Amino acid sequence: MTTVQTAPIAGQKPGTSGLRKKTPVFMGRHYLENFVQSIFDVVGARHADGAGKTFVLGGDGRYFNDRAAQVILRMAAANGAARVIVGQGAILSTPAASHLIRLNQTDGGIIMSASHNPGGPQEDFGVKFNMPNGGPAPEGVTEAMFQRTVEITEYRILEAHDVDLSRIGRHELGGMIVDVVDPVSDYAALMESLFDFAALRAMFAGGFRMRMDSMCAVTGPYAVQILESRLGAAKGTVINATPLPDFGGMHPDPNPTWAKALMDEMFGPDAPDFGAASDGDGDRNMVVGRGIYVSPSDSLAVLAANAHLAPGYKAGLKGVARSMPTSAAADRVADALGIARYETPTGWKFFGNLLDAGRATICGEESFGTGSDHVREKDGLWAILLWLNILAVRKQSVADILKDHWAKYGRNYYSRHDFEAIATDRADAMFAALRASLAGLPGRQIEGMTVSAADDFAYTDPVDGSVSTKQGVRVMFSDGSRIVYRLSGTGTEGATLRVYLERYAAGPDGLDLDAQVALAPVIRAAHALAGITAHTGRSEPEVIT
Ligand code: G16
Repeated sequence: MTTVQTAPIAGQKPGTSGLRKKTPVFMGRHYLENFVQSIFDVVGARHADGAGKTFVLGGDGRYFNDRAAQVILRMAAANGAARVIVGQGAILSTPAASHLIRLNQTDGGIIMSASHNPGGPQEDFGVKFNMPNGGPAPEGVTEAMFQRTVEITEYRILEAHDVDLSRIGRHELGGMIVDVVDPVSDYAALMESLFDFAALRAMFAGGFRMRMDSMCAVTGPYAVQILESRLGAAKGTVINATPLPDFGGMHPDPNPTWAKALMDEMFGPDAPDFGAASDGDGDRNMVVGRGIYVSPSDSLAVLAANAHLAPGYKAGLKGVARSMPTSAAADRVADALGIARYETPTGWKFFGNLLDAGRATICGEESFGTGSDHVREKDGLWAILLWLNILAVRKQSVADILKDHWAKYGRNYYSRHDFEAIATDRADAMFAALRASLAGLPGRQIEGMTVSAADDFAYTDPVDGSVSTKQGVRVMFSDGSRIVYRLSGTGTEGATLRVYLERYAAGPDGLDLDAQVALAPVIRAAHALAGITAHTGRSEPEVIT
């Protein structure tokens, strides 16, 4: 065991979901080690009685995943951990890691991922810690880790050969047990416990066609095992199914911009019945019907309204939670069901307390994340399987299910516009001006709408009372429209401005417009109120979802 002298490295502050940086930064001298030591310093590798703790370790397989895993294992051993459960090849999807943490009642886990960000020698890498409940560390814990990074003077590491992570079974590393497990089997069993696999098998046997784009990222082996092997979807249903260190050059972010090939197929002449994609680490999902895109906010609402059709949710939902920028479509479902609803800041970690306390069963975000209390992360394949289960029971197309939904609840037209890699000082200046203008906005007329309220979202956790401020600037209009401005907390280059746009149509008319057309006045108002072009030099977003 070696104790290595080190010094603080600036900028190791975890963002929305862990520490994400360019890979060369993470590969820099002491960078990974400083952060991992800070994790162990905060959470402890031993219990109070001195017994070593057990952790889960895995990642999305991106470039540096394998090397980082060996470093983390040697540091876990040197810090006194008793056992680490590792996915074979150091691979685990984020929801599968969350499940393993819970299933084995471990003391938490380290997940190596930069999620939907591209991977490769010049792209992104990330590390985050998940708590014993399987969920991302809350802000109080990540802040403590950050504080350790600014005062760190040494880290502990074992000098040892690599553990052969390709071989499933028990290994030993300096007295610590390393259990290498199949990344897929426990997760697949969990899915089988929640959904009616017999009904899904019958649907596929009856000719139902699906396309699943795993984007050369971690869900490939999971999707092939579950969809093709267990459910009988045609061989080749899953494309880009082999995880690659650079995701085959793809940007593994399942949205209409980056999963364009899937969109083209689903809107093409021989489109299958159902299309889906997932991201780098398998927690996000995009769902597309034949000729119709399902916005994540609508997906959450449809899943909440129909979840009882799947065996795992037949008792109904306790509550539904959504992040603040997510549309209010799910709120309408919760109100109709007479169950609780919650509005949290962006970041899956904010759902953890609600799920643990049994207040919410299903959660979701506009950023292509949906999940339930089966794990403490959002879960791409879970959402896709719940959609399939609903389709199998209702025997309708995705388009018809959406139309029925809007007819019943009205439609929350929704879109997000992203302006990427803006100079940080310009983005900060825009927000300073915007915040300063908030008090004067109520009553203002713009684009035929009247501002009814404007604020900077703050959240008080109803379970532990913790308060999170400055979580996004909201401008609400008297007709139910809304604009939200936020800076992304997951980017690694400059600032990414996210503008979230929403407008409600009660129906029965005007429910089938193109979202960008329906939102045009809200988009114009968003530009005018924040002076986006004047501040950032951009008039058009890079990504529209
Ligand atoms: C993470 C968080 C999500 C969040 C998303 C986008 O997802 O877990 O809760 O909605 O980032 O965050 P931001 O708008 O700050 O970029 P993932 O899939 O990247 O882990």
